[in-house]
Amino acid sequence: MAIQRTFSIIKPDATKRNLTGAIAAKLEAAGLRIIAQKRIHLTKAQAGVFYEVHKERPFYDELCEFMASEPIVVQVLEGEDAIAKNREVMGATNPAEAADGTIRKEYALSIGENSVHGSDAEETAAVEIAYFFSGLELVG
Ligand code: DAT
Ligand code: MG
Repeated sequence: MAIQRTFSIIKPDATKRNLTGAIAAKLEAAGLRIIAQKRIHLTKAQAGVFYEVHKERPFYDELCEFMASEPIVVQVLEGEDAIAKNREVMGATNPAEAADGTIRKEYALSIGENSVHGSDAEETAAVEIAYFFSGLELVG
């Protein structure tokens, strides 16, 4: 597997509980390099565009509200097989189903307030990175 880039978010429930560093440390320990990172506060509309793929789901409005409720930290992660590696260290969407040692098992509060986002494929990673970062901000 080649070196990949993926997009990551440390979500409002985690920034609020001062877990930015703890989560970044878990990502780095998994072999992912943080090649871009910034703290931002999304509007609900901006969150809505990011999660547009879920717009027909019953939790969409609640999800957008949550993502705009507090600051988030957006990151670009780089490494061998980075997309799958990040999904592995994140754990399952529902923390009740997340494996021991994963970020969501350790920190997530619920299926909605689940501490982190990670891209699910190369195409979505490219779109998500471009939504938040310019090329000059990616320092590999
Ligand atoms: P993931 O974040 O693991 O990629 P997803 O893409 O299926 O999961 O969903 C995006 C986010 O939407 C997820 O992180 C939290 C929220 N979500 C998903 N399923 C939900 C549900 N059944 N109830 C409430 N929020 C949900
Ligand atoms: Mg997803």
